[in-house]
Amino acid sequence: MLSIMWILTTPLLMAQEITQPATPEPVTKVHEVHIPKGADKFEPPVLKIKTGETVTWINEDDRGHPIASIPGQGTNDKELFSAPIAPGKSWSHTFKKAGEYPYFCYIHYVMMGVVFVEDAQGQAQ
Ligand SMILES: [Cu+2]
Repeated sequence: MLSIMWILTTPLLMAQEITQPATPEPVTKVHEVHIPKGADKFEPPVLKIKTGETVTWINEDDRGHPIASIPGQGTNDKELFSAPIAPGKSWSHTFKKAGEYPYFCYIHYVMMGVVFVEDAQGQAQ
């Protein structure tokens, strides 16, 4: 008797799953910061994101540029540190804690930017 019930109800349950509206998977939001060719800058230089989101720095220049937190500044000056990002390559970092994260290129000091990370709490689901 039990096995008959199982046979009868299983296809129904499966059909129900299929017809239910698909709930979107939580996707990690990625923000892009570009390093334009020959410009010695980050674009955009100021970025506002939420906790848990990722920033990807994309090097479109023909020289390598590393990303590093500015010593003694911001919420955590150890937050960011990369090797030089080669031309055409990128580097990503996910920010878990709210705060201010100023950064620079430690080869070309004029290149500076900041990421403001806002707490995702209270955000509408
Ligand atoms: Cu640089």
